[in-house]
Amino acid sequence: MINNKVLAIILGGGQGSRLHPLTENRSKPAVPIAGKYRLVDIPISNCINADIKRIFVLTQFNSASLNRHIKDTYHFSFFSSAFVDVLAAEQTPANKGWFQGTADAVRQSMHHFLRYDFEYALILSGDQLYQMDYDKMIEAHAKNNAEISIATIPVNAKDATSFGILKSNEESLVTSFIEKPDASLLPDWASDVSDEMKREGRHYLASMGIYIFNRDLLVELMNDSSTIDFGKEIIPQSIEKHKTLSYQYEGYWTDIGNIDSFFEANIGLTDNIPKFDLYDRNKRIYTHARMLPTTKMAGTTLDKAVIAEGCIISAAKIEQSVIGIRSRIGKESTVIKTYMMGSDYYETLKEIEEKQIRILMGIGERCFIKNAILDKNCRIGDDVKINGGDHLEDTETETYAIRDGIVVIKNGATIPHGFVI
Ligand code: ADQ
Ligand code: ADP
Repeated sequence: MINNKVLAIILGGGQGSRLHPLTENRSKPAVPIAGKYRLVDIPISNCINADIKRIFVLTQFNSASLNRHIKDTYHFSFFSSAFVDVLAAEQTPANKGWFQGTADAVRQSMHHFLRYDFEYALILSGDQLYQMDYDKMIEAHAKNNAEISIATIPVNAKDATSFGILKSNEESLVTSFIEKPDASLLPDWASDVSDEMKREGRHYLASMGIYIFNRDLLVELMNDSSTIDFGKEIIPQSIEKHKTLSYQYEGYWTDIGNIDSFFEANIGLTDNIPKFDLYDRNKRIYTHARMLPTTKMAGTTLDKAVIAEGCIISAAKIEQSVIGIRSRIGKESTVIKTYMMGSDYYETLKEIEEKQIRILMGIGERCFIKNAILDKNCRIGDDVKINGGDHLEDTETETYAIRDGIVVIKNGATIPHGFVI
């Protein structure tokens, strides 16, 4: 079984704060998505579905929620060699503490990886939504005797400038690569793609940031400490020296590295036929099994709503929204195009009384919430109006931020009764 020879390394996020403020108090892999999962569940589930069960998650800082989530979720049999381990950037005499870039993150953690017996390192991004069968990519890598493989996907000109773009020959070997090319350079980078891709205007082969490296080559490349990133240095410098295969993928794949794409990916789950299929038994997405009660609703009109377990909802209307675990929404409230992440726990009546809690966790009564992300455990008072949209300028306060017209209420924030955004 070839997948026994694979070690998976998930790049959990750099210093870049494109998902801020969702990453204010937690590391990126721990950001909640789709009502009950966390970002890291996507690449981990893809690995498990491909029978790759030795997985490291590299993260810039250790967060309690990430460690708890991994510990509570990924239990393997006592007799199995499977594991999911979080490696946070460590301060040692030899380095200053932060991972400088993706290659540097792998370099600094090499000593952990080398304790394991593996032939192939599968390097994955932590902020993408897709269900890919890594099996086929690994098989293609081995069959072609490649030293490096890069998963690639055809993209249009608008997207091409934010990815690594490559060209390959008739044997699918990569012949040239450019990281995030300027739009003016694109005409030279078009590839001969399938008719279907042509019809969609997807002429450029983009790197998905998913790589396979042969173990010995990875060790050799990591010895050169001048390289910081895979996209900027390792890949462009390697393609001439090492046999690099382009493994083309044409399924659904989206990068969710910023607030806008994160929001759209979540809201996309409310489509009649979502591009990301959470209902496929063979491509299951795993997460913490919480044993929550069922959701209870009264008097609510629902249209395109995705609602997780354990919610208590009395809203008037919920439309095109994802409502996360343990959410509470009060009477006569309207929620439109919103991703509410839910809560980590329920407040008991005793707690509410003892602590004299005036604004409960969740959304109060008579609220109107549109184009928003409500992070976990936030408290929205009664008669609050949040009307996100392009008319709003980017801004940030103690309790919320506005990014691309999307209002993001911060983790645990309290929005007073009657507040208007
Ligand atoms: P980007 O996504 O821009 O391009 P990068 O910011 O390096 O590349 O992130 C890749 C992944 O690594 C992300 O999941 C990110 O969170 C994580 N990451 C970044 N820095 C890290 C660090 N210091 N420690 C741990 N994890 C870190 C890359 C490639 C492009 C390719 C796109 C596809 O460089 O060629 O097209 O991915 O999305
Ligand atoms: P998830 O349900 O998102 O997987 P957990 O079950 O790990 O997350 O989340 C529960 C978290 O909430 C735990 O860290 C728990 O300690 C915390 N928690 C539970 N009750 C309270 C409370 N009354 N006040 C604050 N934190 C609480």
